[in-house]
Amino acid sequence: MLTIFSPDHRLHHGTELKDGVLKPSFEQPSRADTVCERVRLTGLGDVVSPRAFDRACYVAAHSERYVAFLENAWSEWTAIGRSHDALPLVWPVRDLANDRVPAFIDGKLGFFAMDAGAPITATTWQAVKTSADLALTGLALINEGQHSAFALCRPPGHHAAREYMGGYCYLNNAAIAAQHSLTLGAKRVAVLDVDFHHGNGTQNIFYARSDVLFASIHGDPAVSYPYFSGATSERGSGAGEGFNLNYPLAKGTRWSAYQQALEDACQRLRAYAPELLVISLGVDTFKDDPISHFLLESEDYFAMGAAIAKVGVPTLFVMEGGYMVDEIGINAVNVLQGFEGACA
Ligand code: OKP
Ligand code: ZN
Repeated sequence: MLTIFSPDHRLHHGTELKDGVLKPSFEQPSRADTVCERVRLTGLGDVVSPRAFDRACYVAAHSERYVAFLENAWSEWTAIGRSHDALPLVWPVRDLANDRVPAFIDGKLGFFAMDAGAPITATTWQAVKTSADLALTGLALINEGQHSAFALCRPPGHHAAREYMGGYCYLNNAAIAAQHSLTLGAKRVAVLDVDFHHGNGTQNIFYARSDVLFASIHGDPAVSYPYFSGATSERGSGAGEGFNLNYPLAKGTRWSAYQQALEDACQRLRAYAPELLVISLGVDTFKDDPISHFLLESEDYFAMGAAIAKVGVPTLFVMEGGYMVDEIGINAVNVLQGFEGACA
């Protein structure tokens, strides 16, 4: 399996609030470098560079005004003499919500964000754009005949919705690839999100549509970030009714319970008969992950990959979360090797 990687990811490293204190983010550059080292060590396949894609590919999954905000946020933030990471501090909750974009950057940051977990620095946009291009390059390789590809994206993307960033995510890399596949002519695409956290952004982008089946297995939102989405009752709307499948699982979930949800999801994905399967591959389901509370072991990830292979369609793996830096390379590549072993 080919891996698509770029050192551009190192252009993004920011801060986050932990226990009320601003500290370096868990989402740090060493994550992608660790995974890439593991890819090379195991001989998974060649590591290739991304191609460049048109901005229209991002706007197809997001909105014009949101992409423009991401492009311009840093210059608007620094124009008034600021030099630290740009972070929102006020949000349009419930009765304050309307569709007017504030003119001032502090208002824009809140309007286009779900939380203060997606800091913007001088070089964030370059890293974000390249991350989306990795996923689009993976799709191109599959369209050129590869059965699978691994887009080693960083920053991750699955919390990024049509019009907001959050949870370390800016552009939704998996959704951009899925949408581009449809733009190029596919009739049905499926996205399976195995990151510990609910893929609220991907759900948001495809919620009213039947041409993308979205399934997510994640920590119960009653006790897990992002708290406000991920319930079983969220099944899609309008034409998309029934094409959104959430599998919230309890704190302390081990492989046996996880596997049941995964088998059910994979059966439904297979019945949908998509032309492409996109996997939002987070390995923060690992027992020692510092911000999650499932209890998967490294060997379980081989079985996860094998279960995904049984869907039996071309598969694009897109890196999402995973914060136990010593193990994320092993766990992510175990999924890919388990997948390849079951395809052989
Ligand atoms: C991104 B991805 C934990 C706070 C959670 C945001 C988590 C974003 C996860 N103390 N902060 O889905 O892995
Ligand atoms: Zn996660």
